[in-house]
Amino acid sequence: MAINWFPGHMHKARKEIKKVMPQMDLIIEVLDARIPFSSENPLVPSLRGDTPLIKVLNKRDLADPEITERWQQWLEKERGVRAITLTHNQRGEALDILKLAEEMTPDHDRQKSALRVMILGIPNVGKSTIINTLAGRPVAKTGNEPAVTRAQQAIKLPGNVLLYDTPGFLWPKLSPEACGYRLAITGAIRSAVLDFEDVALFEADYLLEAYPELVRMRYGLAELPEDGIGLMDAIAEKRRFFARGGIPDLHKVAEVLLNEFRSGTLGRISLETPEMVEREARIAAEEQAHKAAEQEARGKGTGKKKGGGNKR
Ligand SMILES: Nc1nc2c(ncn2[C@@H]2O[C@H](COP(=O)(O)OP(=O)(O)O)[C@@H](O)[C@H]2O)c(=O)[nH]1
Ligand SMILES: [Mg+2]
Repeated sequence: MAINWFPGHMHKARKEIKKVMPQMDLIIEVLDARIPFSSENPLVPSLRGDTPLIKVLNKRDLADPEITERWQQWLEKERGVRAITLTHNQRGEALDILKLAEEMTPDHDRQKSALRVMILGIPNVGKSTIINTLAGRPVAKTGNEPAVTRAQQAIKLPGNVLLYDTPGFLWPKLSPEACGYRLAITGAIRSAVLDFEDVALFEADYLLEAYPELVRMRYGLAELPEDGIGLMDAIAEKRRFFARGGIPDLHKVAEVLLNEFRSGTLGRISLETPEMVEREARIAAEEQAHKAAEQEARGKGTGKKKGGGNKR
C-alpha cells in the first residue's frame, strides 16, 4: 500500500516508547470502536511485555453495538487485557477506566506511590478528548493537532494516578490492505493518501453486504444494486449528482458516502468483525506461504538464484 509514514518518526517513537513503557504500571490503548483491529498500533503487542492493558473502544456512539460487544469478548482473550467501551462527554464512565486500572494492579500501593498510566493510540481515535474528560479540564488539544506531540508530561488524576500522554506519533496498521481502506473510511488516514473514490467504493461494497437495509432506507432505493459501483451510480441518480455530459459525479457521491458514514448519519456501523479479521489474517498467511513456496521452487528449478544460493 502506497502510504509513507516517515521512517524517522516511526523509529523515534518506537525508541521512546520502548524506553518509557517499562516504567509504566498500566497502559491504556484507545481504539476506534468501528475498527478495533485496524486502529491498533502494531507496536503495542511487541513492547508491552507483562504490563496490564486496557483497550478502550471509543466512539461507541458510531459503532454497531452488537459487534462492539463481540469485539470486547474477543480482545479480552489476550492475557492481561481488559476491554471497555466509551463515548465522549461521559466523565463518570471515563473515570471507570481508573477503577478498572486499580482492579488490574492489585499489588500496587497507591498510598505509597502514584500509579503510572500511559495512554496511547493512533491519531484521531479520541485520546485528547479522553484525557480532557479524565482531567476535567482542557489539558490536551483535540482535533487537528500536529503529528508529533511534545515531550510527555504527566497529568495528575484522582486517586494518585499519573497519566502520561504518548511520546511521538503512532502509526496505524497498514496491512492487510483492507485495514488501510477502513482507516481511510473513518478519516484516520487522510484521504489524499488513498484515492478518494476508491475508498468510497470500498465502503459502498461493504455497506451493501453488511448493512443493506440501512443503505436502502438512507438513499430511498426500491431495489438494492448488485455491487458498490451500482450503488454509487444509484446514489448519483437519486441525488441528481451529474457531471458534464450527464455522467454520474462519483466524486460527489464519494463525499456523501464518506461524510454520512463519519457523522453517523447512515447509522451505527462497524467496519470489521473478529471473524472478518481472522479470515483476512488466514488468507494473508496462506498467500505468503504460497509466495515463499513459489520462490523456493523457482530457485531450485533454474539454479539461477541470486547471491550464490547454490552454495548452501
Ligand atoms: N462521535 C464521536 N466523536 C468523538 C468521540 N471522541 C472524540 N471524538 C472526535 O474525534 C476527533 C478526534 O479526537 P481527538 O481527541 O483529537 O483524537 P486524538 O487524535 O486521538 O487525540 C475529534 O473531532 C473529536 O471531537 C466520541 O466518543 N464520539
Ligand atoms: Mg490528540
